[in-house]
Amino acid sequence: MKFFHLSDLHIGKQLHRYNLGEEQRDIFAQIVSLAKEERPDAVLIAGDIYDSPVPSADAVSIFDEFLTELCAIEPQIAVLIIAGNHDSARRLDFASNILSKHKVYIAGLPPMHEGERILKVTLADEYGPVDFYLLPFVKPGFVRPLLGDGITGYDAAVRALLAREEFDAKRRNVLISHQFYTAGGKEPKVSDSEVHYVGGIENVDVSALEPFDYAALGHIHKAQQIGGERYRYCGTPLPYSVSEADDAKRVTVVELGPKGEEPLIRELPLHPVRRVRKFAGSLQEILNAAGEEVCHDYVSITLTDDVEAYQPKEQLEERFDRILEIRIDNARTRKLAELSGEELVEINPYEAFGKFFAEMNGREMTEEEREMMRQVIAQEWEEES
Ligand SMILES: [Mn+2]
Repeated sequence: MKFFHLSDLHIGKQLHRYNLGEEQRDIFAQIVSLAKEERPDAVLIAGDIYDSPVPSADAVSIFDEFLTELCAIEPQIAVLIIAGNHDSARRLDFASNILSKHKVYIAGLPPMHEGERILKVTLADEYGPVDFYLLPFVKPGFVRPLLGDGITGYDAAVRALLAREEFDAKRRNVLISHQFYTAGGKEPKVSDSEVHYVGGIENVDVSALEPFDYAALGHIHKAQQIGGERYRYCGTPLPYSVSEADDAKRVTVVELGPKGEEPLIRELPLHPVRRVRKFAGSLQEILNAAGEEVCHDYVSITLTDDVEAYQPKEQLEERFDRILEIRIDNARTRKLAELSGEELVEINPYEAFGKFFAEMNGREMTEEEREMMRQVIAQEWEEES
């Protein structure tokens, strides 16, 4: 069983003020050609199809074209899609019953009522059936009507939903999921383009993934495994922030052999029309570096001249088509930041409350008190978002 693992397409996303429609159309065309060469049995899309719950007409067209091209490949490739935290679950679910007749399977909402189960799609190869479980983004609040008020965290919510399923341990099982997975407290490497909370409030430990031969994960924008080779984030198909300038974006290809064998994982490189690049140096150095191979890319520029240059923006704009930002980092700006105390210290609510508690009570919190605080903050946060 061979499948492509994709996630976090974020169709409709803007990079600073630039519309990425052209880049997105191009990258999907590359994925379609790779599918024609590789002939996977399925393409898995692990959430965040769109960047916004109300995608623009152009964004919807881009996804429509991508699906249409994928589905036109013969023999037909199954497409398995879940909603991420950026998607509107109900909008994504539109026409999903009809689409399933064309081997496009969409799970917008997780099970919310008695009698509902995680959407399961079974495909088969020479080694027998493979059960794919399509678990869309879960918030504890979504599943409380089904699972009860005792479900306070993301970890508990995901585990309780998985516990309702009956996995056949003799068959190969694959999960598609869009959550913030951590491995024994170890967090995945994140970028600036994800929306996530600090302090591990939304994390689900990878031990929940134990029943699966492969977990196709979405939500984190850098490709990486978490807690084992077979639990993977595939990352975004395009760089969506300056922090991803050096990330090689790729399609993750997974081949499942017989039950019990480790999956074979390969990564096929993608080549965006325009890269995201970072330059740091004096204005003259950067102008000298603005050759034909970089001047059409998206660039983040940090000027380090101690004597600030005359109209640097105008000079840079003459050489570069797409400037994302121009920063100045020299003795003067560093001094200014120091004086105004502008250095931002980010502190998560757990640490903040922990410090406050210790100051007021003259002692650290007990484990039990910590747990109570966790629950209160988790609930608050969920109601807010
Ligand atoms: Mn995302």
